[in-house]
Amino acid sequence: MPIGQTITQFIIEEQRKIGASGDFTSVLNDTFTACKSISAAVNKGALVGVLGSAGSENVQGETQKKLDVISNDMMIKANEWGGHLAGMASEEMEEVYPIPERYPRGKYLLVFDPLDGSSNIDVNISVGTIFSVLRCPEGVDRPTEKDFLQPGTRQVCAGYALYGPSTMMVMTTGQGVNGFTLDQSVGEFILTHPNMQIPPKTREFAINASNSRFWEAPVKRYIDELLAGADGPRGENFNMRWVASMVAEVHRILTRGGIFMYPKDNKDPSKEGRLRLMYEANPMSFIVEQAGGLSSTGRERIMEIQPRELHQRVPVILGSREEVERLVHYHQEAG
Ligand code: AFP
Repeated sequence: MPIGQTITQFIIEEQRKIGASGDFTSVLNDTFTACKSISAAVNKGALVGVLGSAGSENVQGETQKKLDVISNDMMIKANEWGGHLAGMASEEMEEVYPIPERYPRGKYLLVFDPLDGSSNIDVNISVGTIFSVLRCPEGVDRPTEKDFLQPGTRQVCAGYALYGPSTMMVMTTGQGVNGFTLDQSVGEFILTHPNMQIPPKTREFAINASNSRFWEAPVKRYIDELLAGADGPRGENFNMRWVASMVAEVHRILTRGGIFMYPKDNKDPSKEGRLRLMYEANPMSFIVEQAGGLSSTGRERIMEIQPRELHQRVPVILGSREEVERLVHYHQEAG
C-alpha cells in the first residue's frame, strides 16, 4: 500500500517554492525525530519506569516529572548536532542552551516546551511537545537570552506534537496549518489534515473554572453569559471542556472550533498569567491565527508582545474568531 505524503516531503516542497537553502528543513527534521522518540517513551509509560516525579523542580518552581526531564534531553540531543541552530531555550531550563563547541552553529533558534500538560502523564491523558523556530539575529553566533526575546510575529515556524490515541504533528510556517499523523509501522508522519481551519463560530469553551473567584469582571461576565445558556443573553446552550493540557485543547479547537482561556486573574498578583509566552502562547497563537482564529490577552494581540524575559507568563484567550472578538470587546468595555 503506498504511503501518503510524508512531513519531510511536504516541507521540502514548501521550501522549494520559496527557494530556501534546506537548513530549515533540517531543523524541523531533527525536531520530528525528537518527537517520535518522546512519543515512544510516553507510549511505553510504566512498562519502562518513566512515570512519576523526577524529584526536582524547574525554573518555574514546578515539580518535574521523569518524562519532563527525558523529553527535554531528547529535544536537545536530537537538535544540537545538526549545524543549523545557534541555540535553544526550554521551559525546563533556566538558561539558554548554547550549542556545544564540538558542533557547528547555524542561523536558527529553537524554543520549546518538551512535555506540555505533564501533570496529566501519570493518569494517561494526552500530552504534547510545543516548539517555535526563530531566526538568530544577524552577526550573533553565541546567542544570549536577549537574542531569543523576539515577538511572536517573528516566528519562522511553530508546531506541536500531540501524544494522544494517535501521535500527531501540527505545524505552520506562515502558510496555513497542516496536520500529520505518525504511522507507527513506517515511523513517518503522514499528511492527514491538510489546511486546518478553525470555524469562526463555536458553542464550546475551555477554562479552569476553579479559578472563577479570581477572574476579572470581563471574563466573569462572559462565562456567566455562556453558563446561562438558552435562558441567558446568548440565547443558546454552550458546552465546556477542560483537559489541562494546552496541546489537547488547541488540537480540539483546530478540529471542531472552541475558545480556550487562561485569563489574567488575581490569584497570585506577582504572575501576569499562567501560561508561558515563549513556549506556549506564541507558538499556539501563530498556529491558531494561521488557521483563521484569533489569540489575545484580552487587551492585546499575543504575537505582538515584546518579551521581557525567557520565562515570562501571559494571559491567553484563543480560538474561534467570533468568541475571542466578543471577550476582547468585553475587556474594552470594562476599560
Ligand atoms: P503542566 O505542563 O505543568 O501540566 O501545565 C500545563 C499547562 O501549562 C497547560 O498545558 C494547561 O492548559 C495548563 O497548564 C493547566 O493549568 P491548570 O492545572 O491550572 O488547569
